[in-house]
Amino acid sequence: MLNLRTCVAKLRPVTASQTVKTISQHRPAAPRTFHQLRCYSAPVAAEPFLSGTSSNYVEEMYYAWLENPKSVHKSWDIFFRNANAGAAPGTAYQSPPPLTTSLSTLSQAQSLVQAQPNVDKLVEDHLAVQSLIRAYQIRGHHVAQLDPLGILDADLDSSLPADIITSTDKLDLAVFKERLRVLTVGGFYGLDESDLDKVFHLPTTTFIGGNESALPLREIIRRLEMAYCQHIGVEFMFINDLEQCQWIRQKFETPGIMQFTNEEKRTLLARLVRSTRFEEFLHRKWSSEKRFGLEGCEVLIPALKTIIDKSSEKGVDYVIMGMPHRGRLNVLANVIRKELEQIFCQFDSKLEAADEGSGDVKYHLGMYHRRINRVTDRNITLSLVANPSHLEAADPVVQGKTKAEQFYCGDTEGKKVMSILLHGDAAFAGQGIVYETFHLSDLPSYTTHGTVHVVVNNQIGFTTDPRMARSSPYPTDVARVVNAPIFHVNADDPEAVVYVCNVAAEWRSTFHKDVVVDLVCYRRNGHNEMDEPMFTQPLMYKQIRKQKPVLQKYAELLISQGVVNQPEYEEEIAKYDKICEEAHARSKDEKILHIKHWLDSPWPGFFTLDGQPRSMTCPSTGLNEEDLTHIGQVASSVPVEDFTIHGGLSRILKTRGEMVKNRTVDWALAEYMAFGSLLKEGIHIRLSGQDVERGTFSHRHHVLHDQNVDKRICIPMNHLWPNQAPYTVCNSSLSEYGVLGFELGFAMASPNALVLWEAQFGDFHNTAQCIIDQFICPGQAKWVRQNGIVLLLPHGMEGMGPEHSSARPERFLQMCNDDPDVFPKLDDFDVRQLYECNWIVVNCSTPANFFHVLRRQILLPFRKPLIIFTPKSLLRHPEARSSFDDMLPGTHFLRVIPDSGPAAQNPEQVKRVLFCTGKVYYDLTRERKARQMEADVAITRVEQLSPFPFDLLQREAQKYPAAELVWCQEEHKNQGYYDYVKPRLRTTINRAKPVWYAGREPAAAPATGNKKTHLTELQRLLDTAFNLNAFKDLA
Ligand SMILES: Cc1ncc(C[n+]2csc(CCOP(=O)(O)OP(=O)(O)O)c2C)c(N)n1
Ligand SMILES: [Mg+2]
Repeated sequence: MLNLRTCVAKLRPVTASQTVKTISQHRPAAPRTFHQLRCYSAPVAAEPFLSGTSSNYVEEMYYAWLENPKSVHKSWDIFFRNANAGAAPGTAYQSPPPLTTSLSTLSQAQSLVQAQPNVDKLVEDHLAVQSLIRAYQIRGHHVAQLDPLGILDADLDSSLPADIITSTDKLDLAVFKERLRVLTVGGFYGLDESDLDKVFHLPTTTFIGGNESALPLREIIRRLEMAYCQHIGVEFMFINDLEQCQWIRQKFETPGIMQFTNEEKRTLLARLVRSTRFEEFLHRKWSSEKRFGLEGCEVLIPALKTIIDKSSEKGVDYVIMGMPHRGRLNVLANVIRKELEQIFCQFDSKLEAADEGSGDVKYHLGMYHRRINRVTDRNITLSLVANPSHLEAADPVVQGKTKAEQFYCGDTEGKKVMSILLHGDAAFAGQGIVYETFHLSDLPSYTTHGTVHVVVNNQIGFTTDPRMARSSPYPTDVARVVNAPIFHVNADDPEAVVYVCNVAAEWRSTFHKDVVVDLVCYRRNGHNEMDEPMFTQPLMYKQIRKQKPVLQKYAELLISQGVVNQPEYEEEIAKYDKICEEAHARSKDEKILHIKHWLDSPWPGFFTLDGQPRSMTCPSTGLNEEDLTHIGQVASSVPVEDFTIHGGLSRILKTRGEMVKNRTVDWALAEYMAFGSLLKEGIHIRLSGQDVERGTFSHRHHVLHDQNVDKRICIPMNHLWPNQAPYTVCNSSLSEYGVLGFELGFAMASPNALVLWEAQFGDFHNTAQCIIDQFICPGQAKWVRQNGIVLLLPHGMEGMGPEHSSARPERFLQMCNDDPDVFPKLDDFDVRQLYECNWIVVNCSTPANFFHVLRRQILLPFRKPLIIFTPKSLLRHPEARSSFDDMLPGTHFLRVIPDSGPAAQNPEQVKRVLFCTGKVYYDLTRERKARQMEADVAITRVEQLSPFPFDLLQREAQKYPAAELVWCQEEHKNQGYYDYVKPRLRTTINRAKPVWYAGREPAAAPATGNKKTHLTELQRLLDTAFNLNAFKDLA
């Protein structure tokens, strides 16, 4: 390669201005005309026949020559030999030797070489043909006939590329002839009409020759048009990998490559019958129900089945899919093979729910099904991930789940487990999460080794015309950023669709990279079946009314080819209709809806057979001293030989070592202890987020970097125990929506993993709000699926300004499902209350409690999302340390930490109880001490905010009968915890007393940007907290 570059550099003698000007720079507005733009300048360079653009051609020649000097013309052979031997500029070229008999066959075909003794002309004409071939490869898809309706251009551009010759239906014969004349006779390529019958050598970058290495120009054009301008538009020339480009060229250019046996055609027809008749059946039975039918894109079913068949043939045995509303029922029925009666009964309004799910089964619930793939006779598991209405939100979730399934079955290359994502055209172009998900596709800890994306491109989004919905030519352009090939295909040509899907699946199994199939189709009805599309798309829908359904078209074709006959076709239809009718009859017996039958990720063995937790207890989350010490020692060492770490880090590890000797932990060590101990118990841990490996605040250092060897790293956590579970810690891309979705999906796959996502600062979680609102908060309620994901959200008013202070606790608390006005009737708050909540929200004030809550997350017999507001300054606060004593066997997570000082000794004397959470506790104790009010004011820490520890706080309140109750927080009054805590505290005391507030005033921004103001505000709130008269006048 180096050689090539040097050689080509040597061979590149002219300046840009001397190159052929490309027609695109002079592209006229439609209607397109063709100009003569060929304008080689006088040769000024050493090799007179070379120009800037010809160097591409020379590169090709050079490559071919390197591989086999005989594969290029003798003149090139001599030229490259001379150039490589260092011939002086201008001397490398020699006239070709006389033609030998080996070219005799070509000479009969009026060889250009023979016909043109003029070498300049020979090179120019070959360059022209080479450019023409490249033009088809790059821009052929703009000409391809992709729109089944024939009215819109799939690329939103009605003009045709000026540098390719086409005889598409759009052009009548006269236009075609004119176009040909303009492009040839003294036209763009400098070829003339007589050249059409001359034979040209084909470059190695095309496969149109099949077994032939030279073809007449006329045939070259015909074959290029067949490959690139029919019903398939291949977009791939942006891919910067020669092998991959060659692979694609070979798949689409090789003559006759798109062949189907009669058997394959019949299978395709049968699949189209199912797809089409399923929608028709639903329409007949429930004509006034919305179903977001697939009409206009019925090929989706054969398309998906083809991808699955081919992937199964290549060794895949688990396919995880994500999709939006369009055609979902059809996919459930005909791809995943959910029993039809289970689908039909969803239309029965009298169906009673047997379980807690509030999910709308038809369009949102997931599915998991294992069956035999009939084509390959291999077992295959198909899972469709439950999705919210939010379009594309399930994309990263599917990827995360896929990654997890691959991880747990040791499929490090994605050979067994894969994902397929379906998209709508408007959503694919419009939703940023698509881009975020693509950017995970090639990252080591996030790759699923290639996803097949299928776009149902019905050229409309609800009522919006694509010309108003995107600025890119195609809805799929976003995929170009990851070099994914994009196969646009006219969905009314089922064979083209199936061909493309086969190629897509093969691409995935060959290169393990993403690929996009863009099914250019139409939507026969409105957005749903009740919508009137003519309001907004009158012309399109006039055309749609006239459009023959694809099944009918294909059936007619196969009948005309004699592949099937009319009675056979009708029998196929009748057979499927009967299946539907019978299932419909059975569906009437279904009286109860079991949402748990619609789970996308069963956790075998974790629950009892009827889906209940195996117990309602949680063991002590404490750990024995030996393990604490061992983990602490590994955490403060470099467990591999000859590994040089940074001097600053050595000091950090030394300090850790000293803490371990003193039997204490800080935040980072507590986390280490929790992770390390769970790994010993076989629990896989995955910590992901921006800069988590070191930790945003440089406190964690889970990955050590050798200071002398690039990329040499050590993860001490993976050196803890002989048969420990693996620890994954991974810096993510700079995305919240995508990465949180991904981790949620990862956590979905198994209950025996602790999956944590850490925000860089807590406030950044809001760009992942959709994942929080649609999945994490209500996931179990909607879809009966538990999830134990942990969110670590750095939070705290540290005077760092409005942008980095608040993880917005108020938002999470507002979404908790515990009733503020009802004191729960529970015997056991420790576990039972957790079981009934939608998620757990905590703000720990000690490392030990952080340790316990992480361990509890796994030792609980069920899974709930856990939101932890994590500290910043407390990471290094000398008082924010815990003793091993608080972490030993028998200890556990403290939902509330009561005061243990003088106030607690004489509770009757206490005048005020300050309830607080998190870091403000340290400000309060310091202030209390300074004011010598330890006997007057008790400080109670609420560590678990939700579910609210009603029981413990009731006890606390009762302990101090004479005290005023004050909620104190450092956040502004309309933020933080106050609105959540106040009514609940009132409930705990049966509203016997007021609950006062000491904290910052309401504000629009989460914090001030001014350090001095910050400190003044802090002092003011502390003053209120300890001014025993502060609320006298308000009482
Ligand atoms: C994030 C989000 N925004 C808006 C909507 C409302 N919505 C539902 S379907 C739809 C149009 C989708 O168009 P397209 O992606 O092309 O899919 P199609 O319905 O055409 O299959 C819109 C805007 C939504 N569901 N999700
Ligand atoms: Mg659409």
